[in-house]
Amino acid sequence: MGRLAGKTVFITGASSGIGEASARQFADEGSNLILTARRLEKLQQLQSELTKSHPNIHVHAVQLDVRDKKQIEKVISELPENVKNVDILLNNAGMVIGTDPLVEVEEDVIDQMLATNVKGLVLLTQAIVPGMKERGVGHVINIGSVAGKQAYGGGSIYCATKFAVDAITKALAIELVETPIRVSQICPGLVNTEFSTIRFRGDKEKADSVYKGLQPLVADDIAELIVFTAGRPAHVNIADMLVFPVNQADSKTVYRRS
Ligand code: NDP
Ligand code: 8X3
Repeated sequence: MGRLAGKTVFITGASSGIGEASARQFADEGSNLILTARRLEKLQQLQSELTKSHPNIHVHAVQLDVRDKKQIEKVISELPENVKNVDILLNNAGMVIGTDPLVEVEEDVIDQMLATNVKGLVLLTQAIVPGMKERGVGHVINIGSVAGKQAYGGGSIYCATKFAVDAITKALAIELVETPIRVSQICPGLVNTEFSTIRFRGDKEKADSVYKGLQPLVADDIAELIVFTAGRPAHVNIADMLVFPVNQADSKTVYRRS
């Protein structure tokens, strides 16, 4: 049995991309799962599939908009007994809308990105870490981004949210340094998921052009690193991991074959 067997993992944004791939890979390790996102139907499909393929684990699927504090409190207080004690919180839910220059970004878009990527991550952490402290066990894994290390034009607010994730991750690690709770951040470059389709408001052609001429990362590549990070011995903490496709060097430097 590996180190993650029987551990309970709370995943935000488990309905697609990196969150969904992580759910599958944690299931392969024998971890119990709390799958959350706004699209309940997708979560229920995943729950049904994983329950069949992994009869040894508990899978709980519940609708959760991370922007809603009341909903978070309700979800946490109503967790079934068999997944009540969260060992690993994967703060993965996140999004970007548009590539507008800062002076043109709409207020609603600013609010949505800040509320999802920053406030949501903080609210989940506030809801779950106290229980981890009481039990003396836990791991918070935040999904940051290369956009949280280096800003780029057309990404001002998204970059600001991911710089915030970077700061929050570091501050939390300092605050928890006397505890057994680990705090980690994984910062991907280009990953081919629904992320770009949402950025371009459903325009699939524009979304696909982001990944043209290079082999991007896929959700499973990041899920592997998340599971690896969670699976280190209890005294080892991977604090920060920056990961690119081979033809990307930073936020702005990407080599594309024409
Ligand atoms: P996807 O769009 O495939 O997945 C995003 C997930 O977040 C979905 O499950 C979505 O579920 C969920 N989500 C969005 N808003 C909310 C909300 N308000 N409440 C709850 N869940 C929400 O993209 P990725 O898998 O790529 O993104 C996962 C993370 O990785 C994000 O934090 C993103 O910023 C980060 N990232 C992505 C990169 C990339 O190139 N793809 C690179 C670097 C970082 P639903 O819509 O059902 O609520
Ligand atoms: C996602 C990576 O470069 O699209 O965080 O901002 S990027």
